[in-house]
Amino acid sequence: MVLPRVLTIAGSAAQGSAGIQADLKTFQERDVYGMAVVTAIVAKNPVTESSIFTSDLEAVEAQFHAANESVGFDAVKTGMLFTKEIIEKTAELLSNHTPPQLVVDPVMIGKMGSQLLRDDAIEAMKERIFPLASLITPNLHEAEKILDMGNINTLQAMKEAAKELHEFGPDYVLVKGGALKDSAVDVLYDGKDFMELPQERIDTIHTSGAGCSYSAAIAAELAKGQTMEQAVTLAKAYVTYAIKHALSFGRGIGSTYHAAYRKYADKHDQ
Ligand code: PXL
Repeated sequence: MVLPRVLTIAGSAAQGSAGIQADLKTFQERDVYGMAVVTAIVAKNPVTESSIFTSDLEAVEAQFHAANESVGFDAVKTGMLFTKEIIEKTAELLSNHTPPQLVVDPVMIGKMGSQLLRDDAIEAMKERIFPLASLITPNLHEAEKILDMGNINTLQAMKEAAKELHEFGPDYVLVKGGALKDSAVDVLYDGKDFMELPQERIDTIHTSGAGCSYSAAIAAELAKGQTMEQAVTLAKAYVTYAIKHALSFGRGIGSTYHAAYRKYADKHDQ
């Protein structure tokens, strides 16, 4: 038997909702073979500052070669890359072993407030990683930081931002409107046309891992050979179910529920 193969290059989130943990749960739910290169280990609990332990560059490189040489990949996703050095190493590896599809989630700040990308790493992300990407998936805050632009808070502003982000060289840009006031519409841009993915706001604070799971689901669908439009549409439904059925553990921000789409989506949605 063969399964589409997907590698995530991202951080470990010990609480299980985000990062590598969210990616692997999502890959399993979407029935692709998941692999992981750990770039950093994040230990965050509801009351303390997060502790972050960074992987050595040698460890990043060795894990990448282990996954690539043992299995190979049909798609790669990047999440938390944290430092300029890890970004440069990741760019080098992905340039020398170009994946058929590369989804870049420009993770900057976790839902619980951890800084997951150093300020001096943003330029490297723009210059070294974005040009390699099939898709980049910034949320509104990330788009504002990347473009050094204030107040992306309307659909029109999201479209303008998508155009500017496209100039960094990815094939597609997905600007995610989850932080809008009265909608959670996303915008996909291919350099010519826009596709809007409308969604009503879901009233919950338990959204840790939503962005990770969304981009992981997109990578999974791309690995199966779906078009970008199909992959993003399916992944949006997947993550919407995961947010609608979010898990609370009674201690601050809970987790998106990775199995919700499988359990609750009508079969004909799939
Ligand atoms: O949700 C963003 C995110 C990504 N990656 C890691 C994280 C988080 C949020 O906590 O810990 C490793």
